[in-house]
Amino acid sequence: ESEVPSFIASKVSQYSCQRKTTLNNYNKKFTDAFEIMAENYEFKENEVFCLEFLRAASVLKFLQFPVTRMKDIQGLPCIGDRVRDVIEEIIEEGESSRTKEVLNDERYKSFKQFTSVFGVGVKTSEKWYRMGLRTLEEVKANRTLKLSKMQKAGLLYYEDLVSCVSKAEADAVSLIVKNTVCMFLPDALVTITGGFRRGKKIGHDIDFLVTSPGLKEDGELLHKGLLLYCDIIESTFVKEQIPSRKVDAMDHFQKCFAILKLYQPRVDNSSNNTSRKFDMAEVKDWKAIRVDLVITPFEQYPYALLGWTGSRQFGRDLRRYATHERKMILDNHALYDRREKIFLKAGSEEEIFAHLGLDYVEPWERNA
Ligand code: TTP
Ligand code: MN
Ligand code: MN
Ligand code: MN
Repeated sequence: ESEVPSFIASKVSQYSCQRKTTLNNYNKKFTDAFEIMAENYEFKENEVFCLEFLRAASVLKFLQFPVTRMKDIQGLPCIGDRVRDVIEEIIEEGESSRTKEVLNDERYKSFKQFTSVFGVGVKTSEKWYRMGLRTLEEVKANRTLKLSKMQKAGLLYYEDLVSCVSKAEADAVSLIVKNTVCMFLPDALVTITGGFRRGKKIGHDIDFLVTSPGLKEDGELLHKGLLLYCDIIESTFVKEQIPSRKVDAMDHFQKCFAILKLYQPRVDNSSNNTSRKFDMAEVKDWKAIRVDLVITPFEQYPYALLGWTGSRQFGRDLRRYATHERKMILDNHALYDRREKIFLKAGSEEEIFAHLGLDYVEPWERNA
């Protein structure tokens, strides 16, 4: 029998792109707490502390055993004092007082509600909070607020959008998107990316990447009707553009953050036939679903696929690894070698990992 390599904490890489992280999380108790801490720092625009907790969460998601003693985390990377304190309290008390404080914090609670609306980020939440607004009810009732088109759609379809997207819904939408895109672009390649490509069973949206061998820089694909709400962002990519080194830089693809109307067969729960006719008229037979559509030139497709598959933390670490370990710059369009001053072409994700000198990590192992 082959021997099982024993776990050596000090050998765990600080980069999640050098670890295999499946959805099987033995330390959810800890990582949930870290993610709440990180979110609170995000709301306070404290990126350093936010990333500290996200990196720690990602390390614990990788562990193949549940942490039960402080000894278990000894030697692991990315576990600073702030993180250690939270772990210690959870081990001893079963929960973290810091996390509880955050969950009860008025500002956190308001920001959590505000940012749950499509189109509302930290900046808008900050503005509303400063105006004295605390709940979504207050936001909806306020007549003086100037809401963007996106935010109006976010509020209009709020209930549907906060209820998560199932794998079955993702598959149904995938068929619709593929069929529709292929009417305009017969040789199109349409791929589900994001959480569903990593094997998640639920998501907050469905992410699609669209390309085709002959695709011109700007497909006019997105300008043809299909969507309930669509905010089209035109491509701003300039040929031979050096990748951006920002941690969470936006890419330059033509894309749209859309809301799709998914018709669903009605589930009839009533056994009473007399009330049925009435009910059928009332019941909504569709669900609003958040869809991200990204159009990419064919030669950038592997880079776009890698970037849009995520996880967000996996992507951050890939870029950080490229910069600090390889003197290269990676983004969703390209990989640039700063020493050689050349762009490294890739025909697949495997080739990008190889350019970076990394072992290939399968999409379902990128749940960092
Ligand atoms: P998300 O859809 O935000 O996240 P997710 O699919 O992992 O999880 P969820 O179920 O909550 O939807 O983003 C998917 C990936 O796309 C993520 O790793 C980051 C990347 N991304 C970009 O590269 N550029 C962008 O502009 C955006 C919005 C996301
Ligand atoms: Mn997604
Ligand atoms: Mn998300
Ligand atoms: Mn998305």
